[in-house]
Amino acid sequence: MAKTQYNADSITVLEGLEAVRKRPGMYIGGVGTKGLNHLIYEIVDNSVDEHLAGFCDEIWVTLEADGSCTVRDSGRGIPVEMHKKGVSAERVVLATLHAGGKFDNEAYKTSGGLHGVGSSVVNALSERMDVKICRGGYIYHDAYRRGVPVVELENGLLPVVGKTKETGTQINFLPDGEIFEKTKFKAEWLKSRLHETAYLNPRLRIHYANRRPGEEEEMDYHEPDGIVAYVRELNAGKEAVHEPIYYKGVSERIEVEAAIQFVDTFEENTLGFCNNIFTQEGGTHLMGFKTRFTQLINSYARELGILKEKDANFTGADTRNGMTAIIAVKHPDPIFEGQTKTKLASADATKAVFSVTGDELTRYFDRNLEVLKGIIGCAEKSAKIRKAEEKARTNMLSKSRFSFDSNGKLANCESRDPSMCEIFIVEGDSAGGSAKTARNRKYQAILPIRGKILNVEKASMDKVLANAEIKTMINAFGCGFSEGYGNDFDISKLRYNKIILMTDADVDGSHIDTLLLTFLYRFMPELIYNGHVYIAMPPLYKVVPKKGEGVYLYDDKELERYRKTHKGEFTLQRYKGLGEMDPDQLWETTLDPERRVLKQVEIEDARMASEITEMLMGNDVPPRRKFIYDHADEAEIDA
Ligand code: 0RA
Repeated sequence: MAKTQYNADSITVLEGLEAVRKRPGMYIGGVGTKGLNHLIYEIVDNSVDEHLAGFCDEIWVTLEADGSCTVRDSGRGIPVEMHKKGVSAERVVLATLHAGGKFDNEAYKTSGGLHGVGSSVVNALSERMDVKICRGGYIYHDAYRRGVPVVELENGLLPVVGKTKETGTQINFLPDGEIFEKTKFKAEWLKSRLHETAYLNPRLRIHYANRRPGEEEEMDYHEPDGIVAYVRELNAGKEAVHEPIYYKGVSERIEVEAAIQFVDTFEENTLGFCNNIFTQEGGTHLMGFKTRFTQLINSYARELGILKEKDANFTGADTRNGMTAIIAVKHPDPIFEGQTKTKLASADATKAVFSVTGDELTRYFDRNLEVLKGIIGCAEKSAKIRKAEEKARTNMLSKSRFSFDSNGKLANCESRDPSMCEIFIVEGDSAGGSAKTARNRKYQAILPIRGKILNVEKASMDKVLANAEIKTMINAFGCGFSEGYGNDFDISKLRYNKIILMTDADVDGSHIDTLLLTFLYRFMPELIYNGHVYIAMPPLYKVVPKKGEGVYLYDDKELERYRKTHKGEFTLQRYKGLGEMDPDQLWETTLDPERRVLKQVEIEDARMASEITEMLMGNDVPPRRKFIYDHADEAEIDA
């Protein structure tokens, strides 16, 4: 009786998923590690939707030893019944575009699901996918290869492979190596994302396991205190000004939830979420929150006589100096815009957050005067520093306008076409000298820097701007910078398409890379987000066999491989630093676009990056070493 169905519907099914394979970037953002990890998030988001609909309280996410990923949930199970298209509904959910998890169901109205992209996209981009569904007393099975079903249906329905009292869905998938540059999921990003999901869904339990050889680990994420615990975690190790403030309310059919805690730093860390989606580019919800918060602080400061009649109001940034806040809204029908579709655009969210924040914070501050005074204290401190820095800034900018390269070290390139130009930031004067000789002066600029640049995580703004190396970099890049109180950054003015850090392959070199990346991340984060920042990978060894040509080897693994595959004698030279290479060698190995190896610096988003910067720049050296080491072999290769 069993018979594979090749009817009109299954043809449109295949056509739908072909579109995903042709333009994967349109559906998951890209085919790098970020896009790869998104595959997991897509499936997990569907399970979280089941949680939001009230049917699922546990999710298991496992990185399997074979490189695949398994996501299991205790939800209702993907429907398996006959769909009006004449096949099991499961096939419609997993093998057609735009049907994933949504089903025009009212129950799904406030659930997110990243940009509405679903499990079928993951299916299309997976070499294989295996599905088990527990529902209505039975266990059903289905399987796909690159989105194409490989299990024969029985009268259009999935085969039953067992009985069970439980309900839920289990999806195992292996990303397709034909689509992705690399197929190794980044465990750290996944863990951070799962932890975040747990904070935003306090009644959900997420079990994470890594079974990849050498990385074995298990972790449970359950955060009954929700976003209050999230704020505490973001502020861990810092001096808190008060206990977290929490409020919640509904306005305009939008649910608003917020947690706020000030700490003794000069940074603001306000994270927005809409329907569990992190809104990296901010949006209307944050606008409503910030506007109302600034109004409240100014009017309380006047009421309390802290601001006198002649005093100007605090600026918005003043009132958020030291603030860590999470603003999470649930919107029945959100609109997202922006470059990465992570900016909430729905105008009613501004009104809703404005109104709930006004009501709830007034109630809170009226009862907690000490907290209010502490927060106004932060604003006063900020206003003072702002005024001092405005002065320092004017001085610095007016001086630097006349000194493009304040210490005369930049060897600029001839071309003025930024899309062709590259700038190498080179450690040490001797390597810098070789690089200047070796380069293609048409489009390669060289900027040697001495020793270690200032640690910007620790230094104050005016010290940072007084540093010669940093000044030279800001001037050379040409796009200004943004920090705290001002934003002069304009990426359209960037003079070089590639900014390439070139340091020795040792601990000092890694430290300098880290310092430079911290500087770029703090002052010009868009350069990193837009993929302009690279790290050069000079070779570690050169081997010259008795007969035949010499070759450069870039790490110990390559050396091991060379030893295994080459019999006979050879001489081995180990490079301790860039300074040991002559200009020709430097060109061949590190500068020549045809032969060099670059890794592109990739940061998932600001939340992770802040943690990483703090960890790297903190005082405990061991974890920092570990980070640099862990990430050394996950480089994006551009050869
Ligand atoms: C469509 C409709 C329903 C549930 C789901 C999809 C669903 C999808 C996934 C993906 C992973 N886990 C999932 N769990 C459920 C509603 C089902 C119903 O009305 O019974």
